Amino acid sequence: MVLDALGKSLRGVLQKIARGSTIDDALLNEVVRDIQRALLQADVNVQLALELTQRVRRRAKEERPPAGASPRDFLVRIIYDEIRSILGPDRPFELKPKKILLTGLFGQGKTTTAGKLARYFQKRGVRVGLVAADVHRPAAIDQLEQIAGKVGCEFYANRGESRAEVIVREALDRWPPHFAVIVDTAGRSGVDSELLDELTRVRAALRPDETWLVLDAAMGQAAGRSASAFHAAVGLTGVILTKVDGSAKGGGALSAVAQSGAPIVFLGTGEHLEELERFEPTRFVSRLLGMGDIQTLLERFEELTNQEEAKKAAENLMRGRFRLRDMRTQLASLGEMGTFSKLFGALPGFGAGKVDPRTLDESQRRLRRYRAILDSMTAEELDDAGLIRAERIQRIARGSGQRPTEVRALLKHFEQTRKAAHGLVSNRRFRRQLERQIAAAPDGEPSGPAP
Ligand SMILES: Nc1nc2c(ncn2[C@@H]2O[C@H](COP(=O)(O)OP(=O)(O)O)[C@@H](O)[C@H]2O)c(=O)[nH]1
Ligand SMILES: [Mg+2]
Repeated sequence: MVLDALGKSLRGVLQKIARGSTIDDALLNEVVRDIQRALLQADVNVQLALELTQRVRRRAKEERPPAGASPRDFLVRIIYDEIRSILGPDRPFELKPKKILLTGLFGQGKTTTAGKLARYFQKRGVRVGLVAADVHRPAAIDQLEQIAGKVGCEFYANRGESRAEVIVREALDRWPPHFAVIVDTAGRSGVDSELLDELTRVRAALRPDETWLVLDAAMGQAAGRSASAFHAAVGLTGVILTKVDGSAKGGGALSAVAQSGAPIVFLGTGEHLEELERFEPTRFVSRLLGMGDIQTLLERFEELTNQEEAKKAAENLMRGRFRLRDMRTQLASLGEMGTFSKLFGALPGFGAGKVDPRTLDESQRRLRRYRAILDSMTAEELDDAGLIRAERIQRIARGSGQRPTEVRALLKHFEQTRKAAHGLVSNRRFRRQLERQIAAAPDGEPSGPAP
């Protein structure tokens, strides 16, 4: 895993939070200090680290956790949020034939990365042509040709031609439009006018969809300055940070580049052609903090803060009018309250071991399948489950990408819940309890029985 040391320290902080009896000033101070130390050791800019921890401290003191979340969980969420926020927004990456121009200084990993990208696309069914436009060094052309052979993609070079833009034009003429075209250009030791002139000509010939800067993470914070300089000169659509595997300064490089305004799109994590991964801030921070499925956790938080529908569902349950529509609402909020706490239980330091991760995984998957199925139902079906017979089951299965048996399982589950609810509601004690909960829920967040 990249940024091992930083991840370890941050996970240590989360464990400290889990172990602490209450979230008081002393613990908060310690947490803030630990995070600062961890960030600085990973070469994150001092100012950035200070601002981040100040925000953590302020939010932990001023903001209140949403109903259903403990102060402890909330503090973890704040830390996650703030670390996440210094890495820039998530951007969807479209995997389609594109023209990609790679630029960067000497030795940063451009040629290797061109090969890695080629493999990445080809593995996902997009044919790739690699263009050797590093006209200044014959060895660089041979290097790319070798890599193209390993990847099994198309390759174009013209060793007699010294104008990179001409080579690019020739390559484009050769390959059909469903090819992704990746152009490896020459490096320099600095951003100079010769480099920029060549880039300008190559760009005019290629008209790239993406202009990506390849940067060595070992530069640490200096990577940010380099990214800004290139961004200002040529307008980048992305940055690829390489050698993140071997660098203790990766945190500095990542955060500094993110601040430059050019998004990080991929990370190079080794010398091999497979060692390239998409950079998605949310996923990255989740992994760094050791939160397997934080995405689900975040969705829970969003749902906890918006629960009008859940309240309605609980009221319907009470009146004995439980519909698939209510089940859907429950699954989206209430039904996962159990999962919500289990999720935290599964995080390292949060009583891990109590929940078998396989059970957790399975129930997560089932919930996801159920949600997909419910989302494929029509409005009238959601109101009246009795309509759903053989043909509709087939249609819903197809629409949700699930097997018909899964649709039937859901319907059975629904029927059981409805019956159980009916029985429960005639129980006076339960009814009073449910009424109290609905009345007490601040945002309409009841905590009635999960299906
Ligand atoms: N450990 C590691 N080494 C890398 C990575 N990317 C490139 N390299 C190595 O960095 C060196 C320079 O790479 P190269 O692609 O020739 O750089 P270029 O001059 O920018 O084209 C080579 O030895 C590569 O094997 C990476 O992600 N991790
Ligand atoms: Mg090269």
